[in-house]
Amino acid sequence: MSLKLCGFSASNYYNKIKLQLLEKGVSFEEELVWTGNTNPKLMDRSPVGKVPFLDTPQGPISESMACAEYIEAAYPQHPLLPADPMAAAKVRELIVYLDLHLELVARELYPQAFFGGQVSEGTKERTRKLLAKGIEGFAKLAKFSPFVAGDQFTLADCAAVVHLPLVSSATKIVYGEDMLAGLPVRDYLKTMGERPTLKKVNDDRKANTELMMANLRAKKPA
Ligand SMILES: N[C@@H](CCC(=O)N[C@@H](CS)C(=O)NCC(=O)O)C(=O)O
Repeated sequence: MSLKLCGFSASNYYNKIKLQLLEKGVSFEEELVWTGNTNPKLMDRSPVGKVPFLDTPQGPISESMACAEYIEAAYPQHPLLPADPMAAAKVRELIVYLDLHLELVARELYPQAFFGGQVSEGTKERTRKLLAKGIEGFAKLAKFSPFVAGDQFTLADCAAVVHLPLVSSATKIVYGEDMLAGLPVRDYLKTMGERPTLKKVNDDRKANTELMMANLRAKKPA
């Protein structure tokens, strides 16, 4: 049995791992698994029902950081973590900032930014403060020279290219201001978007987002 990436291509965390696999040239299959249900295909393999998860010959792994570390260890070709312990720690540090201090905070805004919902004023205010703090911290660590952790493409880029566009658009839509505008994010994303691996991820993301939105519309009461 080969490695199987499970989840759906509209998900930024799914795409973080898909990009890693493509960049490393690891052969893998994809299994479409939606969230938001009690589907045993999901819950039996990802304990709190989140995607992505990996199906490996030895069993499932949930949480993108655990998946990414497993892939680096099991498939050492084209390493995306530096061999030097300090340099590797700086890559992991950036990923935590991107996942936890930027994306997870901005996620509070997604219902209003992307799904036609409304977010309370209290949530908007709290999220704005937390994001300002997270972005200030991220700005101290990110290099953009030309990659987010320096002169090599690393796992931190796999997180940055999927999360930063969401943080930019969500803040622009909800606050009328792109909170990442002070960083060279647009140029970085443009350059990164020329990589064939990211083109593939983005093409699949667009197609799957259309399907996801059509499914959501079909479930909405008239
Ligand atoms: N900490 C998780 C976050 C993954 C995550 O939030 N995935 C979203 C899709 S982008 C999800 O599964 N949401 C469904 C849910 O939270 O129930 C990881 O790094 O894998």
